Amino acid sequence: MAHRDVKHHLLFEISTEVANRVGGIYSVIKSKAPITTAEYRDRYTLIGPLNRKSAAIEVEELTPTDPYLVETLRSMSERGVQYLYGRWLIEGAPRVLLFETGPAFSHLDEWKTDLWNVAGIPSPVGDSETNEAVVFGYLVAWFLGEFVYHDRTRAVVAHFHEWLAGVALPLCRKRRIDVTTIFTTHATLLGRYLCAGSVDFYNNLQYFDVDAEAGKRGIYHRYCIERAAAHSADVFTTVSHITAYESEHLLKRKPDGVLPNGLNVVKFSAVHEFQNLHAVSKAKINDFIRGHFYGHYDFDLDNTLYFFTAGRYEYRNKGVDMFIESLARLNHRLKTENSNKTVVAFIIMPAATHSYTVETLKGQAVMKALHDTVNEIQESVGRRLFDRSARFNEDSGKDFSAELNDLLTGSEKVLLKRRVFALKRHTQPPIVTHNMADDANDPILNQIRRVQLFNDSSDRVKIIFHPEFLNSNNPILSLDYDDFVRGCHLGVFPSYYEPWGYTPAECTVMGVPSITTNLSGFGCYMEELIENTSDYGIYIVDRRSKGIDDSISQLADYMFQFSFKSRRQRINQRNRTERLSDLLDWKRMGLEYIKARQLALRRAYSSSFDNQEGFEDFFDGTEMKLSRPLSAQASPKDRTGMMTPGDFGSLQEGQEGLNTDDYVGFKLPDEEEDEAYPY
Ligand code: U2F
Ligand code: UDP
Ligand code: G6P
Repeated sequence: MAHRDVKHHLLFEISTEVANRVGGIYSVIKSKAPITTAEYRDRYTLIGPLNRKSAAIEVEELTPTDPYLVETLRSMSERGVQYLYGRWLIEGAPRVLLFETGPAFSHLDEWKTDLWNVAGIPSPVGDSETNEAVVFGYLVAWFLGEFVYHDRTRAVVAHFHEWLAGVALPLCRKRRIDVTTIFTTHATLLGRYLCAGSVDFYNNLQYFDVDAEAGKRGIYHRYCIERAAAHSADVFTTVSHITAYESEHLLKRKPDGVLPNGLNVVKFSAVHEFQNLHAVSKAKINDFIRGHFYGHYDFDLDNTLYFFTAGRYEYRNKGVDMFIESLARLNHRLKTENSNKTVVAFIIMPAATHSYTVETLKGQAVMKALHDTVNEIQESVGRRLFDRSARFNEDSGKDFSAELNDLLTGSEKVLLKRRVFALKRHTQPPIVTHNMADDANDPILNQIRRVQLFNDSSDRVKIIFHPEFLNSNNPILSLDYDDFVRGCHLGVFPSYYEPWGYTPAECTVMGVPSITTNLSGFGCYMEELIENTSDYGIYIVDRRSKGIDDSISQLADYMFQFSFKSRRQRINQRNRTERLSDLLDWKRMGLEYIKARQLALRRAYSSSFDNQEGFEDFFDGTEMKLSRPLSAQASPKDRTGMMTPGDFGSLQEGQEGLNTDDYVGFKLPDEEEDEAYPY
């Protein structure tokens, strides 16, 4: 490749979730924006497809000023390409370039033929998601090719996320476009599909006939794009060691390193502010609970714990099957122990629905009516009380306490009685808050039916399934997701397939303890970094070496133990959990992205490095392993080490891919070393 200025290189980051929320990748690029813009300023641009609806809210249009960008966009638009260039209105305000794919669909057939000719990737008719990916990929490759044709001085790093944005990678390679590329996969297509079925995934990873498995599931062409992207990139990375291992076997390339996901950690000026926020949000959840359980509100909210799970509705992958089964066991144990605790378990997972049920709306309405009536009466009783006290004369010989009788008038008593009668109901409090489109076949509802957790008065564990993401504009549980999390006591995410898992990480930075598994990227990461994770409110269920029944018992056990904690202990534990925030901050996690870009630049422009003075090496970060908190018993296991976040020695120059030994958190029992892969 040509000699380019690597020190002042440009960065393009390409994803289909730029200014457009679909899943976790949006969380990655949005939360990372502040540190990346701080590092690159105007040398950083995110590229995505234009989604007019979300862009209208999230993006402010700008006129490009960089002469090479102006020239490139002018030439593309002369040939019919439409785009929106602007500032993404999030913290860090990065520049974004969003291509409208619609008008470019006129090239679809031509581009599909080309993709087959240059990369041997088929793209059958009728898969609109793949069609979008192809059109977007060709637009991106077109853009990058033109751009480096105009700008011949600066090096360019193009960082792609996930197969949907990956079509441009084989094109960059085939066309010898003078950029260096990174591909980060946040999951593998096959992994997601295989795990959702009833496969013993992790013990069979080496043995899958990948082409046949992809073919059976009708995703062979998508798989080809993903695999081509992984192989064409200069640097290939994933979000966790467990997904690195999976990618090695399913995509047949060892990742060069791991880029774990961070968060933009918000620090409050008052240290205990997050505790106050917990109390405020919990009060709102309490209000909802009073309404939801009207007529059966026979438990003490001061002794009630809120557990929850949330995410995309992937029943088996997200471990909802296991959650419900272990809740049934927890219920049984709490009943046997005559516990005075009640656990309300929320399941927040979007499914097809026809809005809230009448019963759900009624619950909130009757409780609101009671609340309003009590408020009104309270006001007139207050006025009467004040008046009688002010007028009381000790010399009159009357008894003051007698003056305090009959503060409620007859009509007030009648009104109050009417409100209380309205709270009667003959049905159980509902499980699900919405009318489900397919109630009879819904896997979550069916599992709840199987274990018979029907919100009976005698049940110590109650379940509420809210099949829609939360939003403060909802009429029922009107809280944004973040505030809801803060108000809860424990997040439960017993995933079977979870490349990273933002939900438990988000709990951690909000100081909410959570349960995760050693099959999730986040779980393995924390286990590697912290001496005894449960002291810090990170409980890790072993789903790797234990059988399913033992894992369920372990999960039930964690929840049972948690229910014994006193308020003081919970407050204390929340403080410890929150103290882990810094470990997950992009200020730290971002280091791995820097390393990946360095490696990409060195691989593509090695000659440009010879004369680069003052070009710092980024591999000097060191970190100590977090030991047990002072208040806890000392652990015999001291594994203090030196590491940077994704580490375990991954993205070092000269190291061509991870060794199997590098998957510190993950290893199969009888794994063969040094397997040779067909490329
Ligand atoms: C991982 O989560 P993702 O953000 O990748 O999850 P989604 O964006 O919801 O979708 C994942 C895949 O599912 C596909 C889509 C993606 O490849 O093409 N898909 C689909 O085929 N049909 C649809 O209607 C919707 C999606 C990962 F799972 C988490 O653990 C990580 O935390 C996250 C961030 O790294 O990435
Ligand atoms: N989430 C949300 N609203 C909800 C529940 C979840 O916005 O009601 C978000 C959550 O904050 C997280 C994302 O959905 O950022 C789920 O990410 P995760 O990595 O757990 O799973 P993925 O969807 O990427 O597989
Ligand atoms: C926070 C608040 C306290 C409150 C406590 C309740 O710490 O600052 O005022 O008592 O939460 O904790 P709990 O675990 O019982 O919801």
